[in-house]
Amino acid sequence: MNKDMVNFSLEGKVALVTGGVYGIGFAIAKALHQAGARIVYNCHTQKSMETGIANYKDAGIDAKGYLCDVTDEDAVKAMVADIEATVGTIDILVNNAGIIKRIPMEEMAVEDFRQVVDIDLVAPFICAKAVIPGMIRKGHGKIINICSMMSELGRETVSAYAAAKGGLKMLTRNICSEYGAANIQCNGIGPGYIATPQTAPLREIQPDGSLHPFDKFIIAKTPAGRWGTPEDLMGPAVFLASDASDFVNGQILYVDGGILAYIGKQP
Ligand code: NAP
Ligand code: GCO
Repeated sequence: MNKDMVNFSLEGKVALVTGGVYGIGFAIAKALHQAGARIVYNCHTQKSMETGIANYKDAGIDAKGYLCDVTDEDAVKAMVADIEATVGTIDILVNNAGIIKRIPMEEMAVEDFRQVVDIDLVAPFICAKAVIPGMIRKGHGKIINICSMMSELGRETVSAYAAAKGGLKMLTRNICSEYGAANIQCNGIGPGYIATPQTAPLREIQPDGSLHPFDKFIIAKTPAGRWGTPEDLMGPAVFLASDASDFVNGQILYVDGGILAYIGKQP
């Protein structure tokens, strides 16, 4: 491919999307498939695996799924080894799997804090560590960490999540620093408020039929005047997974409808 031709194609590439069975991860997996990548995904409950199998079948995508808890290093290493043996070396890793616990800090048990950090920060380290050797052997690799607005901002009740996502921003920059010379680009996507199961509690219709106060707050705070959808993340993910972003490294691409730039509509 001429270097003066922009290349968004992922033909011949193998992409692992953690937690890629619904929500943001599934949308990103669809996008990478549309660009030509072979999709592999994981989740950690049988129920979600069944959801994932149905979703990929409905989308006409021949993807391979693994039941694997991303916090379990031995399980992740075994999953990556099986992928490399049966599908191919992983060219693209999307560290998407994540949870949130919304609990006021003074009420949050340390175990809850640790679980969020384990899944949202330690697990991306585990998964990146597992795929980097193969990427080095191949001479290239793309790691995309799904960060958050909470990589930049805090809010009440999300201390563990903000700490983890802030750490994930710096892990992104450190993988860039440590492996850029191996032609591995590690960037983050920072979604704004996206309508998925994770944010469903913030959008529940009130008993009187009105919007949830937080729903109204986000709409007022977002220049786009709406919540994002998982589909809004598809193009940015293809860009960061493709050769078109080979000189982009250590960056967090915020896909937030402008919320981080905006003071918010006057009430
Ligand atoms: P979601 O709908 O709750 O999906 C989370 C996914 O992560 C599920 O597939 C879940 O699998 C998987 N997962 C959770 N713990 C896991 C573990 N220990 N091992 C393997 N898989 C695990 O979340 P989402 O809204 O799509 O968010 C996806 C990512 O985007 C998360 O990192 C989230 O923090 C981030 N994000 C979301 C928003 C938003 O507004 N929605 C905004 C910014 C960033 P199971 O079903 O098996 O548990
Ligand atoms: C919350 C939300 C946010 C979003 C996202 C914003 O409770 O504030 O869940 O954390 O999930 O991370 O970028």
